[in-house]
Amino acid sequence: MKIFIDGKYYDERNAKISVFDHGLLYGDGIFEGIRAYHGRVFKLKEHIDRLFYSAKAILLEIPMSSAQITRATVEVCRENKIRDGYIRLVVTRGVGTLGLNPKSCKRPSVIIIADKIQLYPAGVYQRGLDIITVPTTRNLHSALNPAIKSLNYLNNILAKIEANNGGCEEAVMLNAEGFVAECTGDNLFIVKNGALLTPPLSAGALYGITRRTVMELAEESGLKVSEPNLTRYDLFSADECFLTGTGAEIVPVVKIDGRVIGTGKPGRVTRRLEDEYHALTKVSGEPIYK
Ligand code: PXG
Repeated sequence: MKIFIDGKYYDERNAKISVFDHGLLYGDGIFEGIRAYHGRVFKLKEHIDRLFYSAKAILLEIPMSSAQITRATVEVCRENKIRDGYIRLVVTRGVGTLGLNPKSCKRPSVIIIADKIQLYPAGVYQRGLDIITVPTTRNLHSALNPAIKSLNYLNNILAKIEANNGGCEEAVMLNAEGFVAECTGDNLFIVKNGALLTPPLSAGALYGITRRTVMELAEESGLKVSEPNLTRYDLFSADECFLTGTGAEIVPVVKIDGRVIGTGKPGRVTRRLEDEYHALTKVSGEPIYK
């Protein structure tokens, strides 16, 4: 595997960054997770745009233009002969002194890894997932805004550990007001009376690119889509529930906090959206091999 660090390629064993990088010392940096399907990078522009918005929010100047990062991402896929895979783009604050002041970091580092990912076992996509609400709430907008895809994922990791402790693979995270925000690395949707509902971004969800894509697919096929605040009660009384994310794709949910959702099997609307999503990944994206 060839890994891109600041314009050069390294093999896996030699792809290293400094222990003085503030990305490691303080989680000071940002990232994106992108998928390639059938020799194309899916939703590349959307991911690069989000990376630059995250950078702006944390006052991080990415030392490459968005056109350069776009070209480099495609090139890393080509160098690694990727047709279907997963790309991790990371920008760290860079090497600095001990002490959290980012002023000591002279130059941010850009890292691009192209590999594979499987977030859930295949059986989960057939049977559906059993998830639970966890005690750790989603970060406040006024503290660390959940819209920033930062390297500081402890909020989500704590929630993941709590889900695992409760015997589940994924956690429903509520915000400080008790409304549903999202899961640890996925957005959440429910289907109720033939309409699609998902928490608003203001509830503490990431501006998910898969979320947006699924909303567009649903609207195109005539489903009503809305973004109201959702409570746990709304989840329990839903007809269907599913999660969306680049890594996870579309994952049916069949049980939440011990309550069976709908029929206890992945729902019809969920299945249709899954099919439409996979159909879209076959025909759209930035070609890796020209
Ligand atoms: N919420 C959070 C907190 C995320 O981190 C999503 C929602 C879904 O967003 P996208 O744009 O991907 O539809 C994410 C994305 C991983 C992993 O390694 C996590 C994500 C993406 C890919 C892999 O667990 N997070």
